[in-house]
Amino acid sequence: MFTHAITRLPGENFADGLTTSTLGRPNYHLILKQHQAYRQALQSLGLEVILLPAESAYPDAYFVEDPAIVTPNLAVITCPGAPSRQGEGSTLEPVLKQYRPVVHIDPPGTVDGGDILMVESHFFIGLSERTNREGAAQLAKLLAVAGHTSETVLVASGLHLKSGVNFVGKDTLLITSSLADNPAFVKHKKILLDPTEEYAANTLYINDTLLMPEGFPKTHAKLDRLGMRIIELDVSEVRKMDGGLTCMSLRF
Ligand code: CIR
Repeated sequence: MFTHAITRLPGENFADGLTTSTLGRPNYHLILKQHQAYRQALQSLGLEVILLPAESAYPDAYFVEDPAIVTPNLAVITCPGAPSRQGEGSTLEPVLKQYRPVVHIDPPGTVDGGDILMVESHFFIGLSERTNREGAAQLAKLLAVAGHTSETVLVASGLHLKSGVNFVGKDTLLITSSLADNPAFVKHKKILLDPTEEYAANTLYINDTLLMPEGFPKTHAKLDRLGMRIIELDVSEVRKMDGGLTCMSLRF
């Protein structure tokens, strides 16, 4: 069970963050509304939600999932792969220190938390444009010391590993067809995403509830079969910045 979530408010300059999306310029007031609804959903699941102030020097900093990784007994401040995001971790560190011993990924290693998928006590480490082999090797060592197993997975398309696969409970992965063939995931039950709904891969499993992005009926119907409560959230403005539901919090 998760008891806490760390979040950060999007700043007025959040639209200056990195994006490859062609969905248009996002709206500040709307993202604030969507972020508030997200925090409320986390609270409704029993989590204590910590809200940090926006960081004007880092327009992507409300994607708190990338500069840190929290495991049951460790917090890792990563070195994000995008130079404009390196440094976001320094204001997370004092908060995380209240809950976990904190360790670091050091350059030239880079790791984005969006590439790290925890399934029970095993970690899949995506090798992507943001997470390099050196960073993955450093993380694997830190995880091993903390008693976790891990393996790397090549991310051939999409920003992060968790842009294409997430754990949705009941030993099941919600996964794109391109990642489903990866031998790393052979042992798991899989729900395959329809090619028209791949954005819905970024569904967040918390305390036996699924938070999923609004507007993906085929995925909703497939997830319904798991028999869990599903909450849909509108994240239109977050998507315009290449983000999603998992990116906006650190759960532990
Ligand atoms: C970036 O490109 O770094 C941000 N605009 C989006 C990060 C999304 N994070 C995530 O999926 N974990």
